[in-house]
Amino acid sequence: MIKLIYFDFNFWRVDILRLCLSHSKTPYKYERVPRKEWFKKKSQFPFGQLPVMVINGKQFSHTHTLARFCAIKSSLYDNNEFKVLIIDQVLDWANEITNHIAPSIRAAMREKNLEKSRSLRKEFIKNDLSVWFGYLEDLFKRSSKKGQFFTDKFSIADITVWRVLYWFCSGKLDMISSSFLDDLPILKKYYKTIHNYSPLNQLEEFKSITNLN
Ligand SMILES: N[C@@H](CCC(=O)N[C@@H](CS)C(=O)NCC(=O)O)C(=O)O
Repeated sequence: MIKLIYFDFNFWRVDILRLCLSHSKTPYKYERVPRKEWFKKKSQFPFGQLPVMVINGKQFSHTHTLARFCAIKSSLYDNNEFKVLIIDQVLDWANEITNHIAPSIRAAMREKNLEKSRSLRKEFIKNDLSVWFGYLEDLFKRSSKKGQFFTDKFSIADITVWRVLYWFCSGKLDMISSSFLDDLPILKKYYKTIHNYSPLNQLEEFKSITNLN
């Protein structure tokens, strides 16, 4: 049995794994580590970070590695090496944009320095927000023939982009409103398509992430 370990809040890094396994009805356990216990537990994990996946008592780390494993298990990767190149770029894009916004989140959450956080967020919005979502839209235009999915077959790439866009459009990120997507109409339409895609939005995990249950 696969066990996924993450913190006691929803985040794309673990949610894409859960959605993937659930899509193929692969059973898994989900352990949530309370944020306040983290510094006691951090050293128990191979890279001192979450998510972690445990199989047969062995721990594995890093989102892209775990996503690839769960997607292969769930037939949400691809056998075509060029399609795999597209899927991998999407996973790396998700890591990149997360790394770009992370300092502004860290300043608020860990350092409790709201002024620093706002200034870093302004920098992110000025330098990265449209640029990095623009890169993603361009990749979609280059990759998707029919304009429905990134590789024209529903995959972990679509789950990942939906989850990251859901985060950025949630209104929970200070100073970022979902209207930033208005400048990227193709990506906006794609996001709506995936949000309404019933093999995804009927999953219990999707409902819990979007507070539908
Ligand atoms: N390289 C890791 C990065 C994971 C990561 O940054 N995890 C964060 C939470 S989203 C974490 O564990 N932070 C706690 C810490 O670094 O002490 C991956 O790809 O999964």
